[in-house]
Amino acid sequence: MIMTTDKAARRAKFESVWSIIHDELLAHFKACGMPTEAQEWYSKNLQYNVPGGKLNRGMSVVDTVEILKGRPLTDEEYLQVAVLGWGVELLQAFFLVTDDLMDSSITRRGQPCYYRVPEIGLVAVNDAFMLEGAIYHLLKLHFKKEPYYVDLLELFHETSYQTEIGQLIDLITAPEDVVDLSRFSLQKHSMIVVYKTAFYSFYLPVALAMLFCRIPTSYTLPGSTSPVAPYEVAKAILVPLGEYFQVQDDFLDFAGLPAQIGKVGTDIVDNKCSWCINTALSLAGPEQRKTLDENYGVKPTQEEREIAKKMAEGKNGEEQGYLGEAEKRVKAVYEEIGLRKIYAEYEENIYKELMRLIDQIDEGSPGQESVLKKEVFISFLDKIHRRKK
Ligand code: GPP
Ligand code: MG
Ligand code: MG
Ligand code: MG
Repeated sequence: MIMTTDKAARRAKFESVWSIIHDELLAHFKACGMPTEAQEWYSKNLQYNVPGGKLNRGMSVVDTVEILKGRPLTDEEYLQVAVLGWGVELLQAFFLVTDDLMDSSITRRGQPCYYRVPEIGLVAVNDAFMLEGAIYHLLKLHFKKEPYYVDLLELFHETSYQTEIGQLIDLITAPEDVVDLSRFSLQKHSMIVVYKTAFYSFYLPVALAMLFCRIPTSYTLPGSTSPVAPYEVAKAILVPLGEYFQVQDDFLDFAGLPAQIGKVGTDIVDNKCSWCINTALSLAGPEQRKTLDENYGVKPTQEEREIAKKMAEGKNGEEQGYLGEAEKRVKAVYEEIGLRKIYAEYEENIYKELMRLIDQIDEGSPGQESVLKKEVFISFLDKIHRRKK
């Protein structure tokens, strides 16, 4: 039950709040007496990095509040909820700008990664901090008087910390100079992706919506004696959902077309502990294992790198993107092993498993307010199932 049914209209409405937020941030910046040049820089930082994505995370806050309340939002409510949604998008922008530096990525959302814009370079690090700072400025502006203000702050802080922990284990499991595939496992992969992706992409938007709807940390449904801890129930579903999402991200890094996913995959070259390599390792024969050992994490030659960058900027959107020889050999093993088919089976199985988990939620009596609803999770699952970008 999504109140404003037309997807494009919902997106346009959510985007219209971005211009309000952008102007609020700039107005504050101006009021601090910042020079015109800095105002223009900050505006470019915001516009380049925040609004151009799929907006799934941000819009999910709005969708979830609508589902929990079971009615359309008033204009005043919509603005507040959309600020929370854009808070998640700002957090995501902060992560992506720095993740692209750490992963030496080339493109993002169909444009050069922000740090690769000639006049930006390492200023991208400070610009990323400012994207994060903007979240707390906006929360203060729109929520300071609310009784759950501190809960919002804690949730953003805690989720950021979890994501940074995840990014740490992602990075140190993928050292640039030592490629040792025996260090990888699907178990390690699961821990990395839960921390680096699931908490901020899935739990955060729903928990924000639940706080906005004043859902308490514990309640007992009429006719029952056992209390429900709704934030824990939500986490128990959203964490595996987020894990599924990152498996998709890993698979698309290998199989997605840059024109579709808006970025060029870097996991093989970057020696990442991805779902693809872990699955390939579990099925590889001795020859295939040798090929993986010799070619995974091998940096392209300088010449290959130059061609890759030129091609990423060209208009050859239909193509897979230019691959170095080592990367090509790894991808050939993935194809031999039948990774595409294994992934399709994984998607169908995890879908069924998540639906089974969702079905166990007790929604209380029809129309009962301030309790969890299955639809919150189904709408998330439907948004990502079989995604191609
Ligand atoms: C996705 O990893 C995880 C993040 C973007 C979180 C980064 C966290 C920081 C604290 C910076 P990824 O590298 O697979 O994403 P993508 O494929 O989009 O580059
Ligand atoms: Mg990355
Ligand atoms: Mg990364
Ligand atoms: Mg990725």
